[in-house]
Amino acid sequence: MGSSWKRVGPAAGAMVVAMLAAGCGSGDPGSRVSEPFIYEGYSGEEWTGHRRWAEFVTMPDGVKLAVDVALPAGYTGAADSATRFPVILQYTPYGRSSYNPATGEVPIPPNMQFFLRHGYAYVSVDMRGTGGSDGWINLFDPAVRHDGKEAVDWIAAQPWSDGNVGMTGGSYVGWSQYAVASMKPAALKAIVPNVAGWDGFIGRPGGIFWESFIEMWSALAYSLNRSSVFQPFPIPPTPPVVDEDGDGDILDEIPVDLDGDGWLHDDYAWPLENGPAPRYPDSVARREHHYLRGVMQHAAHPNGEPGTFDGYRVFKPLRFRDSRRIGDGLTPPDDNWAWFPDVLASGVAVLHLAGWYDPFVRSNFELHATMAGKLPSRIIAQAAYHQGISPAHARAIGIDSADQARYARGILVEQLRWYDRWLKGIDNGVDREPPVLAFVPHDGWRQESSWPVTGTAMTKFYLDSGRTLAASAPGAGGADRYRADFTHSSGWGPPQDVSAIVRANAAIGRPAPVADTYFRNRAFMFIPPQTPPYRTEADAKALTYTTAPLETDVRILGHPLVHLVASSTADDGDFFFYLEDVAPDGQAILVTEYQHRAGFSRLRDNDELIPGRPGIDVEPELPWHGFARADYDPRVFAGGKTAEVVTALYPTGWMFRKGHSIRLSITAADWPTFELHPALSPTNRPGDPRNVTPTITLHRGTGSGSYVELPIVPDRGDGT
Ligand SMILES: [Ca+2]
Ligand SMILES: [Ca+2]
Ligand SMILES: [Ca+2]
Repeated sequence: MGSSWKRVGPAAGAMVVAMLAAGCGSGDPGSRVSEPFIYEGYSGEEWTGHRRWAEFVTMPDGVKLAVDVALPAGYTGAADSATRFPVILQYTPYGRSSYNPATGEVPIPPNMQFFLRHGYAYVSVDMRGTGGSDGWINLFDPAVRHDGKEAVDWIAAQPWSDGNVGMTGGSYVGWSQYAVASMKPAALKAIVPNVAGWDGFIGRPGGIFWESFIEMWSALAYSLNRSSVFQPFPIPPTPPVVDEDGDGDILDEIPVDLDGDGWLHDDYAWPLENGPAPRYPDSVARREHHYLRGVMQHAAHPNGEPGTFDGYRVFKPLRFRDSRRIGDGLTPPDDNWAWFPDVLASGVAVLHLAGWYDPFVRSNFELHATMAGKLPSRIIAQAAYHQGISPAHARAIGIDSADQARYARGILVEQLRWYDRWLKGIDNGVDREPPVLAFVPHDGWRQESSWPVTGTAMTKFYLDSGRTLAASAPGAGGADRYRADFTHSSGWGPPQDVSAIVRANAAIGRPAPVADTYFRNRAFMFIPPQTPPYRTEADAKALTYTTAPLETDVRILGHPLVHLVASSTADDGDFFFYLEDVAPDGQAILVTEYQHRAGFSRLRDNDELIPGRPGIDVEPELPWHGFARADYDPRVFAGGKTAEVVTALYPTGWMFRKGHSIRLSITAADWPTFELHPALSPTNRPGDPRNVTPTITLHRGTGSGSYVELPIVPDRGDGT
């Protein structure tokens, strides 16, 4: 049984305030509170400032990594001031820090200021081949694991370190935490990966090329990798490490961009001795050219293969999970799941932070569920995209601005409780709490002891006649026909300006994006969509099945499953599934979604995710399709064949309120987010008259019909 936990709300907060006001100050152990989002009496903000510097740390092969160190300063506590601190490490390809080109300031992120005030040192390291570091790397290069271990070992040996290291960061910087953990550095005690991608087959979720995201992210990564001052997104460049002319100004160590195009690697020769002397904005000569040497090394592949930090170029040709990558010959599974047994053996305590609207949320839950019981593992799922959620979307799912601020603070508190437990050894009980903390829109936060949630009833809703979704098995079979509409897009809100991406692509030498207008959605990971994900208009291009208005509230928490029985006039095709909540006024809002290429219908044991099947049970038991070349049938529908497509939607939490309806919406394209099926639209253009536009038949009925299964969970009865 999962234990119940009251919604974090004004009542709980007020209780703590009242208790403290009554004189139970932080000095009284009886006043201590440690529960989700509330943490009093264990760990105070006793430092008011910090001391900071940058330096190089040399790897065994001579490559220098750029490192920023910030130590707590301005101690205000009662005890003797510490001189050695537990350390939180960020290990990143996106810039260990960034400067404001207008002011020259290099700010410390607010969350790290919070941890500095709590007595944690902060170290941020540029991965080799990025930022202010030397060297060269591939995308998701296993080699970064070795440098990461070196960095942790180096930290543990510093006089300002107490020998306990944790890690922080999101996305790639979350991935890097698992990567370093797999090397089992002795000092690494806890990691907190946020919205971390894990599945190495990142370019083709569901087997379909993720065109717009890979294109945009690639432009960003490529620019950052070359420390370009021209960025497709507003991420300023990484500052140099060494003030070579000693004038106190670090930014004048960046050479002049001679042709003014924002890139440096095109202005100078490599090795530098082969070209003209680098010029600097202050006209002072330098001898070492630290920053420029780094940039030139990032851009120069040691094997003569240019640009493998260009994700589009790397991932687009990777059609199958066992395809070899260009340049380095890696296969996607070599990147991640292959190290998973080493992560398990590391003993590191993992706090996974997930977002219901983030593309990596399935991986986050797979990692947690597979680690649970083998490592200290905890997961928190918020209603968030890759980078938060807009106030308008939050409001539409029952989160007001006060809630939003409280939850943001709460997530920070949860990280503090984790670091305090595992880096400072404070027995705050977080390791004994139910390990799943999940927000269910319209209902509230839930604390659960397991994933899948104890008491889940996987409940079938059948595709029935009249475009209805029925809780009871249909009496008669039938079929519905749907002519694919390649113009369907899952994006919403105001158009997104992609001119900077067009310019970045041009600089890289790639063709322009396939679409001249983008809209934001889950795949647009740089900024969350400004508006709620209403699908009312998009559903006009879809085949939809909708329940009657619900007679009671229905709570789901888990992985919805789709079982589609279909045939098609084309040999293969793609399906896009959207689970929606339809309000009494007809407005449909997206709950969750996923996509699947029918040719990958054959199901595989998910334990095969880990190469060599080392006997680890990958959980939860979700449909998985292998995605290797041998798993693909390009003629899955040929000759009138019927195929059963079974796939899990992104996991989610949601409460469908009484009077609302549940809808499954199905389309055959989501352009330009996903590439159109190359056998149906070789040009990936919806309007190309040469496209093959299939008519799809969906089969209904009790025995061999289509249905969706929802993970319905009980009302915890705590009044939320
Ligand atoms: Ca200088
Ligand atoms: Ca240039
Ligand atoms: Ca399994």
